[in-house]
Amino acid sequence: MTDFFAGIPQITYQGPDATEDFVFRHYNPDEVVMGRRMEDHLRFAICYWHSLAWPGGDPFGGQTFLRPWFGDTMADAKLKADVAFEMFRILGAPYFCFHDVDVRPEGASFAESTRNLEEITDIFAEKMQAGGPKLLWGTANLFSNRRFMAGAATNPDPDVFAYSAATVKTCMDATYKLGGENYVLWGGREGYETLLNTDLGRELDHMGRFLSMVVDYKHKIGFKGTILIEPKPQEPTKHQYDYDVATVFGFLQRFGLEKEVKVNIEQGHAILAGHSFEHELALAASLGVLGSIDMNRNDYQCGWDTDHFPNNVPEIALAYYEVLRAGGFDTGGTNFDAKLRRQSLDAEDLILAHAGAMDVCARGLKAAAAMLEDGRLEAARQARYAGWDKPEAKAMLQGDLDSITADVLARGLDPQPCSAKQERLENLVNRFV
Ligand code: XUL
Ligand code: CO
Repeated sequence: MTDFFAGIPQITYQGPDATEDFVFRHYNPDEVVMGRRMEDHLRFAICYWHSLAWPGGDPFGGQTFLRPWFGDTMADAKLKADVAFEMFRILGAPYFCFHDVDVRPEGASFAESTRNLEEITDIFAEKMQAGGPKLLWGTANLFSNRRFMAGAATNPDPDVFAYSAATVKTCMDATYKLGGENYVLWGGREGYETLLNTDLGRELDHMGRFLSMVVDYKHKIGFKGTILIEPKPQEPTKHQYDYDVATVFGFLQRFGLEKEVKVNIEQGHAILAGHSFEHELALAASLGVLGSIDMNRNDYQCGWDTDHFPNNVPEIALAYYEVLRAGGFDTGGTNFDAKLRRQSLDAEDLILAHAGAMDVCARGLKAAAAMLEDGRLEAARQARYAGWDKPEAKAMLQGDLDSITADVLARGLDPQPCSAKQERLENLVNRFV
């Protein structure tokens, strides 16, 4: 036990009328929503990087958080692990996620970094067996160290490709050992700063080959989890190759990996790409690649990837509506890829940020389930496409331009538009959120 969270109670469900701060008002893990426990729907994960490893910097200033484990020794990493699992317990979080660099100090060599990761993996395994949370996903940080300045798999230097591939192998090994349910690849610096020095075609070829090796290795070691790519359009590079869901799907198809790899969709990244979160979710679901979500929000004025904790129930309801329509999560879940504001210095800020975000997600989930159970939205959608249920409409799709033209002439077609009823549907949604 550390004393970092001293005085902070275990967060439990107390209902919407509770007056204390350290409670859940809406997240009731055992409450059944559409036939499934709320905990099993939402599958919350706490991320190690923002909650335990991030020092609170922004482009204008450095560290604001003074955590007792901020150092680069194994003793620091072990203290951090103790605090992390205390935090998971206080919040009743069923999952966590990490990058290699979040959990272990960098060694003097690749071999030493790997040994450090293995030692921490063993500590995690013990803590998980002793009632700690499960691992939603593991991943490799292939973007912070200066060696990855020009990318990992897409680096012009083949030695960096090699270092990156070997690093991913060690992170997949750790994820496999800990029973991780997914493995994530976010293309940190897989992109470019300027086309003037970039061989775009070659970089994309290398990225495809890299991903194929990751998939092969998954099968080689018998990892049953899902490989996920996390799209993002810009930041840190001017152009990220994994721009959005549509771009990633095209990339997967090109390398024959669309049945092997799914996507981890982040709210803030969707907005940066000029989409809504629900657009990215609906598209992924319709392409059969919806895997998991990173839940957060960006500041709409600041316009960059600020990774705030989510707090907008109507937005989240529409997101979970798409998740529920797609049948809910399989191996995926809701990872809070969200960080405190840099002035939120206290241990209790970490707990309250997550407790509030879990409540907001629970409200969104319940609203989404109520909309689906009500059925009017789906009925309206179906009615709009009802013409396509007719046998002659289906037959048309088997025809060609000649046969269709003959039919238009024979039936003297003159299609008349009808209302899409957008405001009526928006009013309906507002009754639930
Ligand atoms: C960066 C981001 C990452 C990934 C994991 O914007 O979202 O934290 O989720 O590498
Ligand atoms: Co993310």
